[in-house]
Amino acid sequence: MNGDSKVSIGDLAMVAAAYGKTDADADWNQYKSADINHDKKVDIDDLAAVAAKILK
Ligand SMILES: [Ca+2]
Repeated sequence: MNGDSKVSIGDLAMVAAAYGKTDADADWNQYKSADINHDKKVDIDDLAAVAAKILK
């Protein structure tokens, strides 16, 4: 996530910015922290996971 230990709207923005990236992308290293469920791609599941944490 973005460094602070809390899940924030900034984290949601980070995942949104990385949306669609996979480990096949050359710049995956800078986006992989947005892969919340570690399935090597950033998709709706990751967005939903972050959104769920924000709403807690
Ligand atoms: Ca993922």
